[in-house]
Amino acid sequence: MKGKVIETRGYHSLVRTQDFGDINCTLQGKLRQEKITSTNPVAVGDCVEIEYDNVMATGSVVRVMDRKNYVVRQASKLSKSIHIIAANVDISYLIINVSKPVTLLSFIDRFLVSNEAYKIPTTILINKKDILSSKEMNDALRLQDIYTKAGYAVMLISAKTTENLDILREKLEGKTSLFSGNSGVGKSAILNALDSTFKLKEGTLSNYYQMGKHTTTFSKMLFLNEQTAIIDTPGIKAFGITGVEKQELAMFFPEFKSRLEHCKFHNCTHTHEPQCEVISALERGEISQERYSSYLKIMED
Ligand SMILES: Nc1nc2c(ncn2[C@@H]2O[C@H](COP(=O)(O)OP(=O)(O)OP(=O)(O)O)[C@@H](O)[C@H]2O)c(=O)[nH]1
Ligand SMILES: [Mg+2]
Ligand SMILES: [Zn+2]
Repeated sequence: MKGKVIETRGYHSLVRTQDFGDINCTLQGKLRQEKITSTNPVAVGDCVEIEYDNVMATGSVVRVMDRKNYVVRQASKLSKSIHIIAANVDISYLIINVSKPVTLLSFIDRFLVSNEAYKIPTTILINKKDILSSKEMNDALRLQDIYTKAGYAVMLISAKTTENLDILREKLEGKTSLFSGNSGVGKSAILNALDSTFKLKEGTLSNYYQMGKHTTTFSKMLFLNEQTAIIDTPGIKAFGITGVEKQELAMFFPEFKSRLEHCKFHNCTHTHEPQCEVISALERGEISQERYSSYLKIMED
């Protein structure tokens, strides 16, 4: 029987099937050992084949179908292994805050580079528009300018007042979307605002002054309707980039990528070379200083 993984916790997953509804599944032993490079062989969004136990009404995942794409995170700072956050997503939404807890630019840019490397289109949602001071509003508009110029869609929204959620809902329609971001930025709150029946747990206000407190602890796929799915994920602390070579980094900055062919040297690193189109665009103000600094910083790391 085939199904789609809509929740995972350790070696347990919840699989949605056409005929038998949602089935609690374990992983067949063989599957656990196969893909040793990732800490989890099965991720939310995976299409899987299961063996169904009629008596117990449980299943065992025996096969994971080829993935269209997947989103990864380094399992930990020290380990080389990766954790698959979700598979088969159409669009990734990075939820950020300019009020507490503020999302760092370095975090945003690493996240975007990683998504570019895995060919996943990304839209940025600046949440909590309702509580922005005029200074924070300026920060939000500045971010909107930086990332629009870099080629990303940026929306200012509020889960609390539902401002602009109707526009977001239209963009979500018919797709599988992934919600990511630091803890406390409002990922679950936006989902609750889109559909009040979700009743996802939200962090309390008093506890997230410096950082969120990781209210969501496992990924879960929710459905706005049969064709429209959104994956809520636990907050990310820091973001390490894996599998990107120094020479290819510029390819993962869309506003650099479109200019690379005009650099004089084909192996230009866009740092010191003469007739570098990236640096010229930076000087003309077409590439933002913030993005260029991130490029240098990521390359250094
Ligand atoms: N004022 C205001 N508060 C919001 C908004 N969105 C979320 N919050 C509040 O911010 C806090 C954190 O929201 P969550 O939805 O739990 O954040 P999260 O991103 O899911 O966090 P984790 O699950 O820990 O990763 C909660 O107290 C929400 O009520 C918003 O648009 N405006
Ligand atoms: Mg949450
Ligand atoms: Zn160059």
